[in-house]
Amino acid sequence: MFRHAVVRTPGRNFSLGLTTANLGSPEFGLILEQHDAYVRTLRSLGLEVIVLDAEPAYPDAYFVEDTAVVTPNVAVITNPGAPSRRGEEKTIEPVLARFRKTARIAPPATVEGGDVLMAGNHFFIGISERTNSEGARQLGRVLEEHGHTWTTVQVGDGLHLKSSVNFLGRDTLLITESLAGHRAFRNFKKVVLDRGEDYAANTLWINDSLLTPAGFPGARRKLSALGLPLFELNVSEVRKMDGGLTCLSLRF
Ligand code: CIR
Repeated sequence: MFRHAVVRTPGRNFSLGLTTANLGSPEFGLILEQHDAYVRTLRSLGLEVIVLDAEPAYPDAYFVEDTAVVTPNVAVITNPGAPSRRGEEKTIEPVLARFRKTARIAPPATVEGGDVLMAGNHFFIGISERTNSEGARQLGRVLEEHGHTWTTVQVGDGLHLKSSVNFLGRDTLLITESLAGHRAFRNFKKVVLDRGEDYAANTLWINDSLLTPAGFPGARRKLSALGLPLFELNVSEVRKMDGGLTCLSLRF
């Protein structure tokens, strides 16, 4: 059960953030509306949402998910792999310290939270351009010390591991076709996305409700069949900046 979420309002300069998306230039007014709808949805699910102010020095800082890995037992403050994002974690640490004992990832290790998938007590750590093997080792050590298990997965397509796979509760994952056969996920039931709908893999499971990006009819059909409350949110402007629904919050 998640009780809290931390989010950060996108800053006026958010379009200066990193992106490979090629989906056109994002609009500030629209991302604020989309962010607001996201916060309202989280609140409607019973979460207390802490909304932090924009950080002008860090245009990607509203992707708070990347700055920490929060478990029921510990909050691990990351060292983001993208040089332009290093330092975003500094203002997150005191917020999380109110709720959890904290630990840190130390250079040369890098970890971004988008690469870390919590599936019950087990954590999948993606090795990507943002999260290196030393980062996975440091994070894994802290997770073990706090009673969790972990394994690594090489990230092929997409920015982060959670661009391609997310947990839907119990023993089920939502996963892209290209990752579905991976050994790491063999013990899970899988909802496999249709080709062309990979972006919908970034669906957020919260307190047995699902938040999914609007515009993916195949994903909507497959998720509806699970019988959980399903909220479709328009995140077009977030997508233009290579982000998605999970990236916009830390949940715990
Ligand atoms: C970046 O490239 O770092 C940001 N523009 C997007 C980060 C998305 N975060 C996530 O998937 N957890």
